[in-house]
Amino acid sequence: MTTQRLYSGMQPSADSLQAGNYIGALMQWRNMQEEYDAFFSVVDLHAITVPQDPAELREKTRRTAAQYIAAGIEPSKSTLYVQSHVRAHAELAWILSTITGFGEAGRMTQFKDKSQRYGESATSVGLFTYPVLMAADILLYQTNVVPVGDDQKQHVELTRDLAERFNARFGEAFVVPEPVIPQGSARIYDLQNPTSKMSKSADSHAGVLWLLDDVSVTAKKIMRAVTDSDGTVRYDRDAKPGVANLMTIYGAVTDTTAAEIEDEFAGRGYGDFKKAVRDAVVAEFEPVRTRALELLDDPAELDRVLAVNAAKADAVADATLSDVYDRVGLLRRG
Ligand code: ATP
Ligand code: LTN
Repeated sequence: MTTQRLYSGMQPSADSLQAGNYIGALMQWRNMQEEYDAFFSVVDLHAITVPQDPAELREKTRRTAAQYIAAGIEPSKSTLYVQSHVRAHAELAWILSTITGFGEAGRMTQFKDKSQRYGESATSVGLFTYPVLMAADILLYQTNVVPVGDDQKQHVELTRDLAERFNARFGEAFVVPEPVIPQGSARIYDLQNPTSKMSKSADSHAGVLWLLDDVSVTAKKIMRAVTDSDGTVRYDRDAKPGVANLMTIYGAVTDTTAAEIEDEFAGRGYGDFKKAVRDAVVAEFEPVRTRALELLDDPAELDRVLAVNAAKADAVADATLSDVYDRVGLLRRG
């Protein structure tokens, strides 16, 4: 059996990734790269669907790539590259946009949320077609599986629909991908507001754990995390969201279950528990942070690695795109 192909990506929308990106995505990617022929991109073309400062975008793109590598995505094993380095993404997105219904795109909940948040005048057509570009990312590589969080599942469903529609109309050009919510992956919530998801673009950073923050800052944020007055370390997402969230984080970085954590802290207070979470998170983040900063100290080498990987991605993407151009009936340049 040939190795299945996997594709995923993250937007370079902040200087540092946050704990949710690390636990919910990078840790899973790191494991999955052993089993799959994996492609991981830094999706800069997606990031510009909302305004970005050009110099900052370049820097965030490098920083995101460095954090992938520091977290254990190996650029010699997986194809780790920057989306805009492979021109086929934008080109296939155009073709796919011509078979996407206006209403179909308008039903995407991320678009509805974001356009509501920014207002109509600040909502770009790029934000509207964001999922079509995402479909192009996935379909160019004949992807079998796409590990994503819940919030992106709808986009992968759209990708499946577009692949099936194209294949029915023009012949079998695309593998129809499956979304997978990776096993053991967990949703991480804001430490100050444990009912909303931890996010790079949160209004306040007080409850966001940044991978590249100084460990003393991370330690303080954990010690100040919102809990409750019940005093027992017990997993109850509804009644005790703050404690449940800390348990999820602790469980992910120490590879333990909620039941094991409850046993470990039975009869002990939140102070003890938070110190343990702090120590475990700091131990997990510290080497990743150090490695990322080292990589960022040598941007020329990082750019070289990204270029090698972009060439690998280009070769696969070009083959798909050229087949698609033929199927659609675009005249070849003589
Ligand atoms: P933004 O605020 O810019 O939308 P984000 O921090 O919410 O960014 P994304 O770039 O949208 O993150 O997501 C990248 C990956 O990280 C996705 O696979 C997503 O599922 C995962 N992820 C993001 N936030 C969390 C979280 N709080 N818990 C678990 N996984 C998360
Ligand atoms: N939209 C995704 C990022 C993303 C992606 C992809 C994920 C862009 N292209 C292809 C998986 C496959 C997000 O915001 N997390």
